[in-house]
Amino acid sequence: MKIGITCYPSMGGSGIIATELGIKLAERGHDVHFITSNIPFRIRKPLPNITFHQVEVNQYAVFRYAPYDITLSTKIAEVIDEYDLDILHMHYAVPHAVCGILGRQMAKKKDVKIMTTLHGTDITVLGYDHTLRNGIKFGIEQSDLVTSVSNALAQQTYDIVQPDKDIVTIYNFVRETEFETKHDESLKAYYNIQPEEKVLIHVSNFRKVKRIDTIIDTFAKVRAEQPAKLLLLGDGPELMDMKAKVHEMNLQDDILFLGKQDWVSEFYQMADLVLLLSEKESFGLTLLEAMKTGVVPIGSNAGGIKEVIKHGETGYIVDVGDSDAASRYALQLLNDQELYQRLQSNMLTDIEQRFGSELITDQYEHYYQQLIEGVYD
Ligand code: GMT
Repeated sequence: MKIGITCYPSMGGSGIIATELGIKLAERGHDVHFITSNIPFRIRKPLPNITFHQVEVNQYAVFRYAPYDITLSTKIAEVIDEYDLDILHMHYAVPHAVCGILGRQMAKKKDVKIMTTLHGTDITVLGYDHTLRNGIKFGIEQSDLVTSVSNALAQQTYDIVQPDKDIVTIYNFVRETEFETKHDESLKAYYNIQPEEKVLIHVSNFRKVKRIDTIIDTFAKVRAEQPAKLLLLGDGPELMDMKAKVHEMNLQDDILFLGKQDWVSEFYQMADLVLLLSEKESFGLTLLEAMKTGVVPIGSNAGGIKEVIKHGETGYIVDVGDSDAASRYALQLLNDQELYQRLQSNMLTDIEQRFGSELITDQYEHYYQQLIEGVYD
């Protein structure tokens, strides 16, 4: 198949999934065309069957805002015609799905099929914005097939945007070769972490929805009982406030702000627990990456996190904002090796069975094939 993919190429779960899927599809022999503003960061070197088409937006004095959407749509149309694409896979309803639809209208070849994958923020944040909601609805309804990364997000889409469209859930995955199941204590020395200290980790873009305040409160309660360090990876709007909070709580020696990191695998390898206590989260790809490495998760009951972690079997779920429960579960896991190993073993089996890269790629391939065969016409 000849597949065009548009996503945000920078760090962020949606860009990672779009890129990793493109790599898997290319490995299976499909021709994959990324139509993006930059080379997606997970593509480290040229790969067979992958072509990158850069969307370059020019600025003119007449424009108050550079017209990314029109430029992207024009580029999509060019790529559809030049490479005779069968499928356009757009990640995010706005602007990408809408640009895909516009691009198809501009192209000579009109029978290219459009799949749109919803990732979360495009619905749970932008869906509430009346200046965008109808655009999101349009992007969903005019796509030939729409997928969501969790059942929770599909339901939220029906509730918030009310599209007249079926939405299929296809879960996220990790490409196994990127996340080796391995715990490496020796890495702790680089960060001055003592051997007896347990390591908790959180990775995000430090938006308010990530509730890093609850992560810090949870850690403070763990730290009161147990030598431990918290690694905070990422950057974003909450960073300075969270640094101030850590200083106020006098935890600056035990909470390490490690900034934005493109490659997180080795950080997970020194961690014992991963925390994701967001108030909105369609899936929580960081959980899956950490779990594949062997790190047991504690998540909030927001959105799709409950579909990723099976409470009491593969990790624990707590209410949003409940740092007491999160710290209680964390201490249980850190102090009971048998419990930790049981959950870890369940977790590794479960993620292989439900979120394996071959399985999920098969699902996308299946729906591409159905689209091409006209099943959704
Ligand atoms: O979490 C973010 O803010 C980044 C965002 C994105 O657009 O990349 O992530 C969303 O998509 C990921 C991949 O499907 C999901 O794992 C994240 O849960 C989702 N984020 C939210 O729903 C807040």
